[in-house]
Amino acid sequence: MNKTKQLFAGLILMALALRTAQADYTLNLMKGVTKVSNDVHDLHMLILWICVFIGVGVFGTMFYSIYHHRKSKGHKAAQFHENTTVEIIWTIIPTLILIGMAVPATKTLMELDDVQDSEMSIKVTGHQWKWEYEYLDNGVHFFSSLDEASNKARQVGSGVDPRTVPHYLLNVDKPLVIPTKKKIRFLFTAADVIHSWWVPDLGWKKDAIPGFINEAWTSVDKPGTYRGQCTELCGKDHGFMPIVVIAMDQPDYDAWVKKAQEEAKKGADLSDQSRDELVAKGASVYAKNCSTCHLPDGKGVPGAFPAITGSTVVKGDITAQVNLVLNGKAGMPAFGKMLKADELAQVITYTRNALGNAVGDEIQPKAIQELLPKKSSEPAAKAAPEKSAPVADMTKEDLIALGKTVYANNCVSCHQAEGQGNPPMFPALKGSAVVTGNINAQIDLMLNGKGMMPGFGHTLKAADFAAVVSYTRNGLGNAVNDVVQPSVIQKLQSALPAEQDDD
Ligand code: HEC
Ligand code: HEC
Ligand SMILES: [Cu+2]
Repeated sequence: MNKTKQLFAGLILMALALRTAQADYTLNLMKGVTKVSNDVHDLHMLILWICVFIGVGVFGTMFYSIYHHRKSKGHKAAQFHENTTVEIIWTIIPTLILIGMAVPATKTLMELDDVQDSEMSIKVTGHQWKWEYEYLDNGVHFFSSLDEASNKARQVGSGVDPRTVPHYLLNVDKPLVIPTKKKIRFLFTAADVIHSWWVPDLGWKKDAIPGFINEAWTSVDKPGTYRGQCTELCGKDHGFMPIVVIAMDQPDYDAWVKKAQEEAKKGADLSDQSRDELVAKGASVYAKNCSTCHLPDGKGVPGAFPAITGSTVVKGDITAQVNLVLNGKAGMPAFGKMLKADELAQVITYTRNALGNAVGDEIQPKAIQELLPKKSSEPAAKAAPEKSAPVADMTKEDLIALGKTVYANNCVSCHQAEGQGNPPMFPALKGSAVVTGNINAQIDLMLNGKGMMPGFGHTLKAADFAAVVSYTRNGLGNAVNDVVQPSVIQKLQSALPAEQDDD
């Protein structure tokens, strides 16, 4: 008896403490900032009130009956079995209630899933422990990770009081920027383990799973900053991959896109730097990109992340280390795509000459640039296909070699590196009936696009276009043994209707 009393007293005290300590926390679902999030909230309230109504009705009747018809008043229990009328009534009423609840629930679910007629697409890839955003329509592409202030404060023994850090653990270096009043489709996948993208204000969360593509959409009416987190246990720094979405009105968004594109074009600073300079700059690249796994002092996490201090790889041949950092290996991410040549040169030189290592060599940004995939055919650079200047014919080998690069820059995000695709959303090109079929049909599909396949007629140069067609037919496990020449593509491109500019 005493134990029970203590338990109840404890629970009540806990509830009170929670209420006072977290005054700005509320109990209910939030309404959010989209139509869907409001619909979800309304659905939740509707079902809640139906449950409250049923609960009060059932328990009310029960308690009333128990009290008023109790034995001490002289009532005697009636004995009856298999009353068909009662059984029919208590089957039909709940069935009707369930159907009544299923109708609005299904409507909301269908609305959540309906990505049709979206006006732009953003591909979101979860990484340990950051998010990658690719705007499929304008080529903007960046990684978004925990902001520096939170990252500093979270280190053991940092001495920083987290309460002094604005939006502690809910802030990033580069937020996802979206335009307001536009239907935006998101494609979710992951590069390593399962992550989950959740911004409560948008009203849903979606898993990002390696090898799968999940879809979701949103349309935000009001400009604002909305915060969220990864909500799938994804490894040691799961708690440190927040999400920040900034919704801007169209003109502000357009200006942001322009700036982002210009920044991307700027590229790396390829001038030579002294070793000291490289090491000095490498320290911040390391703090931002490597310290979560290899730790700020380079000691690593035994059994999971090797130490950089005294590592045989770091003390060994520099090209082997460059290869590892560029291309990754098992749990080590490939940084060739995430960092610029100068940053890579800096961080590699840093690991070799700091953190307790003193190899005494360096690598220059230029040498790294040579090893990175060429950026000449980036989708962002909407180099208008040169309509008048004639283009020269190319050999089959040249076409395929160029096509490989074009494919890496334009197609892998959907059809994957080996052409295996991501069925059922993105068909495999390896063994595809289209690729092994009539070449003109394939060219037509790629010029104009189809469904979620973008048209490349206006975005690729004739030579790049011819090369990537030839590559898909003679690489990726296909051997159709035909090619198309740039001059043919050029003619087809000049016959395409002018591109409508929607931005
Ligand atoms: C997500 C965690 C993670 C991050 C972030 C990361 N690494 Fe690694 N790193 C690993 C793992 C795991 C290995 C072991 C790979 C293997 O050999 O299987 C590794 C191995 C290495 C090695 C070889 C060490 C040895 O002795 O085997 C070097 C050098 C290295 N990383 C450098 C870097 C640099 C530089 C950065 C930042 C640009 C970085 N790493 C970021 C996880 C990470
Ligand atoms: C945004 C994702 C995306 C990108 C990027 C993309 N594709 Fe596609 N691709 C698709 C989708 C979706 C389909 C299926 C279209 C359909 O049939 O509805 C498709 C279909 C195809 C097909 C027909 C395959 C078949 O068997 O039906 C070919 C060939 C193809 N793509 C080639 C390319 C090439 C080459 C590139 C790069 C220049 C590229 N794609 C870039 C999404 C994409
Ligand atoms: Cu995660």
